[in-house]
Amino acid sequence: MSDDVDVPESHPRYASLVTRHRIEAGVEKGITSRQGLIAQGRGEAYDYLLGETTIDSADAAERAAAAHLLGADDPVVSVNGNAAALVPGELVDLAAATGAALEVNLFNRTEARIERIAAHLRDHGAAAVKGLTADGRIPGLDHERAKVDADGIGDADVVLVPLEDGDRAEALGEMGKTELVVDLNPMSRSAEVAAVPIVDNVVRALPNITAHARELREPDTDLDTVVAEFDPDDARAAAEQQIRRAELDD
Ligand code: PTJ
Repeated sequence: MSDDVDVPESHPRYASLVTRHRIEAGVEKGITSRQGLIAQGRGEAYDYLLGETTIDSADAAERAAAAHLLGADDPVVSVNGNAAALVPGELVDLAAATGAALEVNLFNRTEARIERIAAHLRDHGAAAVKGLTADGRIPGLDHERAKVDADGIGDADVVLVPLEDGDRAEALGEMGKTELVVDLNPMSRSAEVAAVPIVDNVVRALPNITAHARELREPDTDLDTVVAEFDPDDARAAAEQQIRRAELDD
């Protein structure tokens, strides 16, 4: 997917325009749902108020997420149509750095879109992509959204879900899985149910989780301490405070 946009890099909204372009291109390729465009718009509004930067509490959440993934027995990174369009290479890098599996799991599920996303991830270097078998179910959700791979999200102890819808986030939590959620809205249900709510744009969050994972892979790192020191309520409160304090000056 190309990042060719008709704006100079010096444009103050360059990063945001490139991100929009990737989502648009994702829709054109049949990877991202049209609802994904709306979700991106909602996320952008929060990002604008956050200052389009990784705030300290988000960085701490990204470090805790890396520690959870490294310490897990069966970690899985869930991939939807927005994440696949925005950060395909970064998803592959994160999986490689943490030993997590990649699984396509869609809110608006169609077999064709699952297959296109899996192919897109393979084009970006993924050796294996789960989500096509769909022989497991998330209890308490309606049929299509509940489909998972039994040996993927079905068996996972830790699941990273970028841009999740609240219902499914809640249902995964009820299955006893440790959920790591990337969501720019600190007040969303997904962020509220997550063990680690990462209030950051997925385009910044993913590479930063990978960078932390590479650092935490060093021998003698106490992953349990990194996990224990993180407080999800404090992280959400810090993000909400930052958003409420935002000055709208451009
Ligand atoms: O590809 P599918 O079918 O699985 O559908 C994916 C979407 C995202 C369309 C679906 O899960 C959905 O409708 O999600 P929601 O309920 O709109 O929630 C998306 C959340 O992600 C919202 O709280 C947004 O603020 C947030 N968000 C949007 N863009 C980003 C983001 N968070 C982080 N980074 C972003 N770039």
